[in-house]
Amino acid sequence: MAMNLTRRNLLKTASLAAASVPLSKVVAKAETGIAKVPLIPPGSFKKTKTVTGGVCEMCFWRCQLVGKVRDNRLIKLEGNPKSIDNGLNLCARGNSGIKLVYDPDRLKYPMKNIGKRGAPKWKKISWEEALDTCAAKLQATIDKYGPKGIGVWYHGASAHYPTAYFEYLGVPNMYEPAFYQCRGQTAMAMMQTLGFVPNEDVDMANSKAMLLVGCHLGENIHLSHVKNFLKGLENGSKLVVVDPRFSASAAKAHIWVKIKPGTDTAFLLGLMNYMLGKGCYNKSFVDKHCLGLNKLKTHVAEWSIEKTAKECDIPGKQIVEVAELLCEHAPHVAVHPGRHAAWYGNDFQRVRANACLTALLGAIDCPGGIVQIKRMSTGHVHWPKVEHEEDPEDMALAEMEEKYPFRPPGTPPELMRETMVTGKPYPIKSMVIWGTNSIKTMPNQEETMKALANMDFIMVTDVSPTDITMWADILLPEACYLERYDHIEKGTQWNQSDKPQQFVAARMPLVEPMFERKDSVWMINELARRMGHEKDIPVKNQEEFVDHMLKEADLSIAKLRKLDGIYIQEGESPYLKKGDEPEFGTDSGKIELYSEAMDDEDFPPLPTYTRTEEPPKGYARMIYGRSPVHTFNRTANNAWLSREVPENPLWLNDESAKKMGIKDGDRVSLENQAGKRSAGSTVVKVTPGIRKDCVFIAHGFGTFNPAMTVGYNKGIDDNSLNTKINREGETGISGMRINFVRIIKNGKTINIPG
Ligand SMILES: Nc1nc2c(c(=O)[nH]1)N[C@H]1C(S)=C(S)[C@@H](COP(=O)(O)OP(=O)(O)OC[C@H]3O[C@@H](n4cnc5c(=O)[nH]c(N)nc54)[C@H](O)[C@@H]3O)O[C@H]1N2
Ligand SMILES: Nc1nc2c(c(=O)[nH]1)N[C@H]1C(S)=C(S)[C@@H](COP(=O)(O)OP(=O)(O)OC[C@H]3O[C@@H](n4cnc5c(=O)[nH]c(N)nc54)[C@H](O)[C@@H]3O)O[C@H]1N2
Ligand code: SF4
Ligand SMILES: [Mo]
Repeated sequence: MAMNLTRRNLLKTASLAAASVPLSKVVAKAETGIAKVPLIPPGSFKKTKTVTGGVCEMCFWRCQLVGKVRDNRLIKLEGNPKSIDNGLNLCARGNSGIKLVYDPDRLKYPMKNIGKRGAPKWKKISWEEALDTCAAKLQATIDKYGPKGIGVWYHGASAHYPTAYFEYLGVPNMYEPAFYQCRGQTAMAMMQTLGFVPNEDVDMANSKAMLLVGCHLGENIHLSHVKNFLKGLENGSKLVVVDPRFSASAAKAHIWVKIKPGTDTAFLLGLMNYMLGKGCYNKSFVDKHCLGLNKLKTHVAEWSIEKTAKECDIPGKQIVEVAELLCEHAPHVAVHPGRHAAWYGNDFQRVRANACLTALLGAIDCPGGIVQIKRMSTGHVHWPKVEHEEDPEDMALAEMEEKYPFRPPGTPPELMRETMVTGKPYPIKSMVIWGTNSIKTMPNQEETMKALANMDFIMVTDVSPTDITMWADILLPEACYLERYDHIEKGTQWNQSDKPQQFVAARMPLVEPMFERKDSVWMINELARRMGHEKDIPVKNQEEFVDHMLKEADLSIAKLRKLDGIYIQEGESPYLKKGDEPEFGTDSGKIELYSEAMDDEDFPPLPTYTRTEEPPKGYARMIYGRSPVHTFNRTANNAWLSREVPENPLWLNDESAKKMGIKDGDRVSLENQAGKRSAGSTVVKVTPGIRKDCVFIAHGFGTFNPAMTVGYNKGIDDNSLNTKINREGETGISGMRINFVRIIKNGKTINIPG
């Protein structure tokens, strides 16, 4: 397959197979003149040097890479040959990092907004002026309102040091989308049930069966994880994919469960009822390690095959088929815990059901199951601990947070946003936004804009002029991940050879930053100096920051440099050894099928299904997911990636399309249940591969900042249509898949037949 790939095809098919194709093979083709698009600047690799120590951040998976550098310019990225994680491979986005480094639209200088928030006019200013302004404004907020007058929205590796500084200042309002729009429920519900957070530590490669609920691996590309999945398929593992859409994973499935959106918890309860009724679950595991089996049995009894089939709108025999397949292969079943779970606002219970099913199969710490892996221990950089006076008023937001007892770390974003708008329980008047595009990633855009309009001051640090930057008063340009030292990456590999191995890598620059871009330690230290905290600065620069973390593992940047950026040592297999018992970090030390803690907090102690709202007549549910060659909106301006996938086609059921008079390739826009219209338009993909009650678009398109000249106004911004949210009681996380759309073609609104 690799032999016939041009780079164009590589990017296009960057879903499943291409994820494992080293670009070096493709380059060989390009050099023989078959590829039309030149991959590298004219010339040869003769005068290039290879710089090691890169760690990718085109997404958050952190593949290890090397750069080919000629005349101080990066001309190609490749997987680090030493990597035991991604190996020689990078995905389409990883390969295209070069186009981020040299994107002419990238932020180059500190800038001041002399126009309006949301409709900025930029004036280039010096770092002196930028930092003086930020320090004075943030200090003014602290003087007037205390540190609680500041809010921080952050994401990504470079935000670690800044958030540590704002914690030191006593800022209590911190929100990270990685929890609140992503995997918060997955982490918290798994913790509550199993006592550990499996993240994506699922041994698919050695499984005999796999179950993906949602989870669209192959479009969702985290490289070594996709390789792990592909290896499972190669080894003959039987795949079940539960998705209303014929996703890239569904295309590889033995059983595709074309489920009605929002009914997955019912499906999981139905599976458990069947397994418990037939007695085909893993009895010895459950007897030894689980609490509440009888209660679970009684609780799921109502989920007969007939009732489940009706609720989920799937054939009953498929439920039996899936249950028997899973039982047949237990415990070697990879029940994927999922990552993105902020779906409907009833998701905590779904993840609990997923964890209970995993437990019934005994698919934990064994080949094919979810596994508790040990990573090497490394250090943290802290600012000194400061005791802040506890004004009872300061605790008011914290008390509101208590309403969500199973919330992930940080402040629920909607609570913070409401506080920003109302000033209650206390005013939040300055915002620090670091590496997160909240306009695109926090649901209910209007509310976000309203909250931002109410601020005295907004400081944004980013690398590109993404939409959020339009709301900055002061905009700071950061050196990107290929131009700076940064956080470390570590992992364990037990799939690729008989001997498990552990590794530690640290992000090191491959080239110098251009223009006036700076790294986060420099920026924060300069800010801290101006705010009178010079004596407490914990590290002088980014190198010291990294060295400090590495020290605990007896490593340093100098040592890593000699090791081509990656230290590898013998690791431990995550599988239980004969005679060993698994450990669960719950209060009881057992897997809690029935959770006392949830009962104490007045939430259902057994996984419970709550129906989600149905689409109104004429509308279909808008579901969303990933484009394999883009990461959210952050790659929208990447010239290579946008040339391959410039917009996000709308998946529409073929029979519905026929009734609507819509053809494949027609250009349409969308209107949601509240009458909100998408600013942009896109093409329709007419397909039998999606149910009639929903339409699908990939997230991250429809950039509205004209400074992103490549991505501007391409496709539809899913988030602009997420005006309704369902805040989950357990966690405070917002469910977003409760928005419904109909289609606008040539200015005419067309109902979608259900
Ligand atoms: N290429 C690429 N890869 C990425 C990212 C990226 O930006 N680009 N981002 C990464 C990040 S941070 C995350 S969190 C992950 C997210 O990726 P996942 O964790 O896989 O996200 P999900 O929302 O579980 O999966 C989306 C799928 O759910 C289906 N779906 C929609 N509604 C329902 C439903 O009610 N039930 C079921 N069973 N399925 C439903 C959609 O059709 C779609 O196929 O991707 C990661 N990988
Ligand atoms: N509607 C909708 N909303 C969603 C999702 C969805 O599918 N649909 N997915 C959710 C999920 S799973 C997640 S994880 C979140 C992600 O939420 P975000 O983290 O907000 O998403 P990104 O697009 O990655 O935004 C990152 C921002 O950081 C900038 N950036 C990139 N590199 C750097 C850097 O080195 N330094 C700095 N300072 N900035 C940098 C980018 O240019 C961009 O502006 O979104 C969530 N929100
Ligand atoms: S999966 Fe792709 S984008 Fe993500 S870190 Fe790896 S190479 Fe980079
Ligand atoms: Mo995510």
